[in-house]
Amino acid sequence: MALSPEFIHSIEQVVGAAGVVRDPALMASYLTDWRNAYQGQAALVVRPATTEEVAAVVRLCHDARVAVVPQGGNTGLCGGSIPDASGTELVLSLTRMKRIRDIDLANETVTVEAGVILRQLQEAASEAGRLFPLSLGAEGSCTVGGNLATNAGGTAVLRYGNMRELTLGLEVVLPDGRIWNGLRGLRKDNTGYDLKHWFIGSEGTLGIITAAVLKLFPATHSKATAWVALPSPQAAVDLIGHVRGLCADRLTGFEMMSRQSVEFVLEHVAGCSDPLAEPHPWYALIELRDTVPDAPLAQLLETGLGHAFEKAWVLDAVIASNHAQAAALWALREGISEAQNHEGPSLKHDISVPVSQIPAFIEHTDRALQDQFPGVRIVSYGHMGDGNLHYNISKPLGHADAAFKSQEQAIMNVIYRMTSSYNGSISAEHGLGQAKPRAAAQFKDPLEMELMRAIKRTLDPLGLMNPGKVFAAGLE
Ligand code: FAD
Ligand code: 2HG
Ligand code: ZN
Repeated sequence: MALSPEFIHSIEQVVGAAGVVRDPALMASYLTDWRNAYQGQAALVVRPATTEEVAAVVRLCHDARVAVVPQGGNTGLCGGSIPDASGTELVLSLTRMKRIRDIDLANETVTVEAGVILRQLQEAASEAGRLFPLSLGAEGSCTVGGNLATNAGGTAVLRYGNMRELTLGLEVVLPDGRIWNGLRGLRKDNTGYDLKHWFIGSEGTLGIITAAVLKLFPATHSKATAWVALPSPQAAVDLIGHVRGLCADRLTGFEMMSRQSVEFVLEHVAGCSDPLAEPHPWYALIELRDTVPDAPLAQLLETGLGHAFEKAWVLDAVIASNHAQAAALWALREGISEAQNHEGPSLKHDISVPVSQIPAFIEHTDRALQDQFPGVRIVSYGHMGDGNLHYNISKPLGHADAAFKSQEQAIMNVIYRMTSSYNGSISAEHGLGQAKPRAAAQFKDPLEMELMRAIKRTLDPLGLMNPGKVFAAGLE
């Protein structure tokens, strides 16, 4: 059903002409995601500039029974920010809400609006002599609101935690347009249920996050980065245990990549080259950081790697000797997602299992897939220190896209069954979006799903907040 001219006029009254996008050419970028994996239609794209404007728009939608799809930088990997195909939903983009409202150095907090780009927040923290540690490949485009709504993780979770752990308070516009001001910068508050956690990771299905109080940390002034060749994932488990024991909290990142993942980057990402003379089956990218300037981190890494060579956990290694070399090593890791896009459709599985179970998971799942789908290219890599693998699949060489895509469900079932058998999660950090609600219904504990539905019905009884996301349509 098209929106009435009166409704559109009321929205324009709230946000002004600059806050409404109706031209199909200008709407296009709001209707598909970064990978172009999901496409939708919308009746309108609305871009409020303040919390009060968001609240007024949401109230109008509530009263007119118009569904709302919140959107930030549109970098999510599960289609959560993309409307359905009906053309009746309203996309609510937070990208004009980009103020850093306050930095409280004594409280070590920053109060920031939802549309602030993650990199701008990192830079603002740095200018204030602090660190905001969330770090991920899409940080130049993703927004704080999207980070909160997906409980984003990334490459520094090992030391600092994911977005949930970085958040002290939220401001949220509820589905009926009321504003909940929970912008408390408290590290202790045991006055009953901690409501902010309902909204973090809720992917826009419970309300619109408009601002947050986030934790700041001491800036780091020393860094050491190593690219390490490994014989197996078990060697990575052994190595991480050893390095953590040696370096404690200085261990900020421990990423693992298969040779296949690195080969895609070498082939498709300009300027990347193999730092080692020979190819190896697995790699780890290890980063240590310290707040102390000139801390002897490279020596610490050398000590750790020396022991690892003796134990045969490590086949070869290089330690970056300057920032440019460290950046080149990170480019090999961060380029995997983009590189895989060049190899045709990729089936993404963002799974987690206990760190100790990763080697067995990889061995058993690789074998099951190659038995049932010979030739598929397994691109497994990820945040090893968090037990989080991006266990992604590219089509066999020479196969047609359509034939491969027709196997998507069957491939996914193998991977998710295996994940469940290792007590893992079918979505470690990307959320469910529109890609995984059915899988969640299949693989998540039914009691947990029932409790989640109860929360959804309590906060959004009309089902207007991002329908079809997290819960499959009709199963809210
Ligand atoms: P969007 O994509 O716009 O939205 C994501 C979800 O949040 C949608 O459901 C949307 O409805 C909802 N939403 C957005 N804003 C709000 C709001 N203000 N209120 C309520 N709901 C809202 N993720 C990781 O966790 N770790 C990684 O390492 C990582 N690396 C990535 C690398 C690349 C190259 C890319 C493209 C993506 C990566 N992501 C990663 C995925 C993605 O989750 C993050 O990029 C980011 O958290 C999404 O933010 P966004 O602003 O783009 O959100
Ligand atoms: C990463 O860690 C991101 O690089 C993206 O989470 C993963 O593209 C992917 O599957
Ligand atoms: Zn990731």
